[in-house]
Amino acid sequence: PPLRPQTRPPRPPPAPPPPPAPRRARLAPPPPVPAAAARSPCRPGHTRAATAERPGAARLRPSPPPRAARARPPCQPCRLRPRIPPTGAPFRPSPAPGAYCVPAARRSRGRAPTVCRARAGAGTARPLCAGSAPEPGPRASSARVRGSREPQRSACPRPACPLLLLRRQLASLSRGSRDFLPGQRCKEKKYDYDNLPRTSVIIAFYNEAWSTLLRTVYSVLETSPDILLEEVILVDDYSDREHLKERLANELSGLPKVRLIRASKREGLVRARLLGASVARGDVLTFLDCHCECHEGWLEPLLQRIHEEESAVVCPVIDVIDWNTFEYLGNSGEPQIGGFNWRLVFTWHTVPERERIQMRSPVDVIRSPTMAGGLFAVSKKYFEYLGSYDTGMEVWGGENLEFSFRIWQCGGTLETHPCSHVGHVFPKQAPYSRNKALANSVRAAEVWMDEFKELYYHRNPRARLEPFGDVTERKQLRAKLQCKDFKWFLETVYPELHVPEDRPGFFGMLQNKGLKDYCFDYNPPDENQIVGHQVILYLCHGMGQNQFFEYTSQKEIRYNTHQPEGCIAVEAGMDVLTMHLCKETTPENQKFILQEDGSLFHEQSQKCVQAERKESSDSFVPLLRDCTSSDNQKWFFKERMF
Ligand SMILES: [Mn+2]
Repeated sequence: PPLRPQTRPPRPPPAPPPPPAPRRARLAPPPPVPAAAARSPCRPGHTRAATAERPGAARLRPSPPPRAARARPPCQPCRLRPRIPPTGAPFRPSPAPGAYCVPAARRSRGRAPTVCRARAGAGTARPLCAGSAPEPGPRASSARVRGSREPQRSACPRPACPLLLLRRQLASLSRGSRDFLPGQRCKEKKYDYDNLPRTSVIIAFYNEAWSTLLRTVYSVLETSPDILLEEVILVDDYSDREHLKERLANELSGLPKVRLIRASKREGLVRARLLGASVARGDVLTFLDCHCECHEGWLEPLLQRIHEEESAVVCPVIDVIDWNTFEYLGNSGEPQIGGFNWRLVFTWHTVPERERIQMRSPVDVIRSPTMAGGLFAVSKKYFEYLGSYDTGMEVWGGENLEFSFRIWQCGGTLETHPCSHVGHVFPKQAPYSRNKALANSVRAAEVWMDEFKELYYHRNPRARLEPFGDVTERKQLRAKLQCKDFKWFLETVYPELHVPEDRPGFFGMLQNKGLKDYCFDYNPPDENQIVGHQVILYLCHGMGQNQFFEYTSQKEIRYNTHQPEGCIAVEAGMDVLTMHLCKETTPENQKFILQEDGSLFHEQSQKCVQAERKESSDSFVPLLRDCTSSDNQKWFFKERMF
């Protein structure tokens, strides 16, 4: 299932401060820096900030108090890249120390124009401040010589200088993004940088656009503390676009810590990621999509959590980057967590009350039944223990649910950290084919869902016919790791998901006897807004999906291929059938009785459902009418077409 932009249901009222619930072992906060240490020189890889402000604080407090009275600030881990300009600062392409674009005059004394130059020394990442704290040195002064009134657009030819674009984007981001920046409490979090694990960031791509791919890479370099970033591994899954060949290799060769490896044939996302993981040297693997933008401070919370609990798989909050404008839209307020529906499509949910109670603070991790897709961090050791990815999965789709089930059922936890934010471009159309997603979902169902896989097959009859390959090894893995069953997962991890009854003879297509070949059909225009529309009749297609209904022992006609589930209702005084949300106890206007003769009796109105031609049109609808013995008032469920 694709990552979908999060649509936000109305926010629930703020929860009362949760009681402290010791759920997991936690690392004590790092001790304060002793006064003596604050005066000693910094270790390699560290520097002293110019003021006691924390890095990035400029964005929050643009005018810090005068420096004179301040104590010497503690050592901070070096950043690989210069910081994003503070809020509202005008964009200046070249004078920043260590920027990619440096005046050529620095190297040759002549009047050369500003040229684009990546930092030299591939693979030998040297933090900008290695050794000692940076002085206001030659770069700054050479910039002054050149004049600080540099034009907004530098002489860098744009195609050769994607960073310009990136930095402009980030600058505008820091201006407009106040609302969804992780809260103040995230900024106050302290990290024990020296003891956190180092990560390899793995980015697999196939025919990705130049700007989105590089924006991903640069944003990782810009926002990751040097000490925490082992490397960035780009895995080319056999792209054929020209710009991803030599031009990309050249572009990356100048970047520190960035490695490019290429698959020798098309592997698909899953195996391409594994290819990256197989050469990774970090303790933690952090997987990203190839069209992301990491937000300041995204990495520390992920690594901190894995440091505390090695079996935690941690996802960042996924912010939305607009597909057309590349505007960073973000997510205000509380993050959402992942679920799925019975067609095995990923869904977003608000944090349930039971989880809110478990959280020790608003900046605690939030446990999530599933992950949206490609953005997460996991201990390399634990990833291998869990059986990495199912290599029998082709291309893309379904692997996120499979991995989510496996994490939970085999003893791990899947969590979202509210302080870690990564923007993601939600593409209108994936550049790769999705026709393998069905087989991948079937593999997930076959290995992990036990008897509950039938609920999936009922709603997606085609899946039964899909060749899904051999899953023997994956089942052996499940046995070897002594993983729990799916019933446990549903009851413990995802109790919000309603489990259908699917009583024999009471689910599938709801077909009419008189108007044969016509079935109940409901096709909400928006997957995320399923209520409020009229149920119609349409030629039976036998594909499940929008023609799948279930008649329950609670007298509901449930439309439960989606989340949240819909129930058919008739509003007072009306004769049309519309979709409402299902309720804990069935409301009177949602109660139908499917009688043995096939009549479908609406209790509240004492009328029967009848198939009728819609006035002055060729379409048909079910309507409430006085009960007769007409075949147009007879209905029966059919599980499949053939
Ligand atoms: Mn993506």
